[in-house]
Amino acid sequence: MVRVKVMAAALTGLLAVSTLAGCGGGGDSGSGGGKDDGKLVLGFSQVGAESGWRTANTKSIQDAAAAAGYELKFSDAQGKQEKQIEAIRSFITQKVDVIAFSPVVTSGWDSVLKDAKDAGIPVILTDRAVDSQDKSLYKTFLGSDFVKEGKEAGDWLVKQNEGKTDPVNVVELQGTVGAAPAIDRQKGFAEAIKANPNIKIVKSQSGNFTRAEGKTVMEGILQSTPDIDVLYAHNDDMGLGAIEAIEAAGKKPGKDIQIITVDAVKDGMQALADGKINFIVECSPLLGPQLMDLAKKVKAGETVDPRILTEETTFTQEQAKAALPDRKY
Ligand code: GZL
Repeated sequence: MVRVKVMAAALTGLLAVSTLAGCGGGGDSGSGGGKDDGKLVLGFSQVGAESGWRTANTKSIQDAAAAAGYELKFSDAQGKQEKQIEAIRSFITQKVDVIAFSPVVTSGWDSVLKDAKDAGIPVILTDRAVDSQDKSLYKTFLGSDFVKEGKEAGDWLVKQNEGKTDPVNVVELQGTVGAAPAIDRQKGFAEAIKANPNIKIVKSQSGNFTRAEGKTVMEGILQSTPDIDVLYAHNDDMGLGAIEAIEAAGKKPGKDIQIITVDAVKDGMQALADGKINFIVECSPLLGPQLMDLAKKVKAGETVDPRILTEETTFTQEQAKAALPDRKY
């Protein structure tokens, strides 16, 4: 609730309008909750703190909001969709100017996004997408092309086995069930290898994007699945957990079992430089500055591109050694 300070009686009408205008039309106008100092108020619901990528993503958003001088209302959902929905409803009640969030899973958002739309609060999706058919429920998606990331991973493996016909047994550690990066990284990888029948995914299981679960799941797979040639993990953290399990089983990661991961966070890049991972597809978490720029634009009612993809690359061992010293996250 924005409190408008009315000064001298003679100027009340004029001042109240300019003060409200100065407030960014906040308060009861329903066009957002800009405080009386005109600061943009951004409500952000984060998935959680499940991986090095997520930590870097949170830091990027918090640092960029501070640099922009915006008020950031930040909520950590601890991986639970109901907590994200709760947070978005709270941002609506507080009449923030803009809502942004990284949806932990793709489905189940239409109702709360309709409430935000009815309240006249624009929504920006960052990092992960939703499967809503109604594209008017959000202004834009800012993040990566996860299908492309999965394809890059698969293309590397195909190239490594060019001209060979012996079987290549792949274990896949998938991300959180129902999450856009898990769905699409699986899709892109499968697409890339489908013309090579000797390359086969022999086991696929979710490790929920965490190092701990990556280790536990890989321990089980090592017990039950003989002849594993390659591990494809949907993020570095699960790959790093799996490396612990592989070493405990007396095998050499990067040699007995080749490892491909996605993200390119520092710990993953170090393992790549050390030869325990063989190839990493980058997924940039540094979305903060672009998000703040988009928040300003959508608050002002400007039209923005419906899908804004981040610049990303891939790393071999030599490239990781060269990149590590300057790695920001
Ligand atoms: C991808 C992001 C994924 C990362 C994981 O944009 O949603 O979630 O790849 C993170 O490390 O947990």
